[in-house]
Amino acid sequence: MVLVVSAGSKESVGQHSDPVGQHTAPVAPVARKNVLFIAVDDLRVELGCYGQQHVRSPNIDQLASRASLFERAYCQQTVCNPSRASLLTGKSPDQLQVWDLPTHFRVHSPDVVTLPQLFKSHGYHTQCVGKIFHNWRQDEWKGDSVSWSVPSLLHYNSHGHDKPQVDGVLPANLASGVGGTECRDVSDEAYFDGRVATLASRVLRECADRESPFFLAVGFWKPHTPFNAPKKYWDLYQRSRIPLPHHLKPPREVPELALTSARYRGGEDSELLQEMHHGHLAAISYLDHQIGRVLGTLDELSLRENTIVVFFSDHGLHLGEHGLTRKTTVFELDAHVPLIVAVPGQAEPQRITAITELVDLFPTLTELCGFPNPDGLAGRSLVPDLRNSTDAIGATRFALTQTPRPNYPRGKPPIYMGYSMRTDQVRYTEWRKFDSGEVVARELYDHTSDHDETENRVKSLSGDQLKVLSEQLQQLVLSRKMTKIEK
Ligand SMILES: [Ca+2]
Repeated sequence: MVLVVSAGSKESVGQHSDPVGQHTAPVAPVARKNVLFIAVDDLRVELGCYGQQHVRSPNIDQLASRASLFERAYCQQTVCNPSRASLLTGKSPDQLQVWDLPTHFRVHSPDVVTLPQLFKSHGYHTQCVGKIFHNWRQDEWKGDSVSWSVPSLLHYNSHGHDKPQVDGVLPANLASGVGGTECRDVSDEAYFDGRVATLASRVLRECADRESPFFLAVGFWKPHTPFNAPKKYWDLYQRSRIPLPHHLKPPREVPELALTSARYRGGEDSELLQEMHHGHLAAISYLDHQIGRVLGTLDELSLRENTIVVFFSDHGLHLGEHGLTRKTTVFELDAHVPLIVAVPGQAEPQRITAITELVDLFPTLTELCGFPNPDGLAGRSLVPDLRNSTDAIGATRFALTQTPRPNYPRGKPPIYMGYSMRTDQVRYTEWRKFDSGEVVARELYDHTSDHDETENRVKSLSGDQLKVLSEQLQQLVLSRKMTKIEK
């Protein structure tokens, strides 16, 4: 292995930018652009526009064809609630003290300003259709009402409740039903996402009639399980031709803490694995079609010219790889996410290879719309990347993704925390006791030769190499803890 460890600079590791405009009077937005903020759930980087030619995602691909596609974007934590709380507040999970599903971000940060809330304070109409904030077991909150100008719609429910709604007799399920797979000849609107798209299109028309600009967040529930897309999306794929993973075992030399209990125990040719991937792809194509419907409405209303479109997933997923079937690891498959930003006036599409993070979305959108940032944001603006400026080229960047153990701590402090740093060439992870910070296990995956992360090579590092990586990670972790939430 040839491993190049770049020392980087402190400035690039600690990504806190200068506290521009903190607590200053709101400035008039430079341009009153609308924002269409599209969130999808559990979509790993598996789309046609990311090079996976087996995926039928023509609408997202078309969005990317006139936008900036971030090839190496990472989430802050690999499960819904902490990831979403983080990107929607611009804070890290450690700043928010949110690492599980039930804890609402306002428990520890009651006055934190969310991204849509900030837009609302600047005169925007802000509205939520579908899953944007966490969707379940936060009954006291049910989203975040102060973020929005009007009550949220279709935003709070359990994925398990996404049962087909049809008139008359329910068509048969042609899938096995294992793991929630469902293949029925029903309409798009039989399930949540079809109804989300219909409602979002209606809301867009209402927004077009308003004088104020809008921040419309549309949150789709797919391709999160259950894999229950209507039959016509299953029919887009020939099961025998769907590529399946070949590394179905945990990485060599992996510490047990890196894994989860959601194990896949079948073989490479099992029918379950084939059906799982088929259902997952059908869910992606179903999702893609709904996004196409919303973007079609945007075009129909001639709003594309003054609307920023953001598309991202909250985290990734395993489907047999590493012997795992879900999320809450800090492997690349869970940490790496699709991210596309379309800014009006962009002449040519571009693919941005710099390492970026979902927490960067907050300062990016405030800069694009001319708002000062709240205190203590964890991310950095991606506007230099969008403008392809020299500031963005050649900068050393790191992404920090974390996950606790137990992986669903349910309101209790984690016992361990896995902090994982993605550099240009490697993924370096430390598993630390949460109370003392003592490192109990380490991992290193060399992405120059092992993109699938099949072997933990941390033991191959020299003492000096390990020291550099460990110090970089420590700077990054501390930089995400040191800022205070405004009270
Ligand atoms: Ca999710």
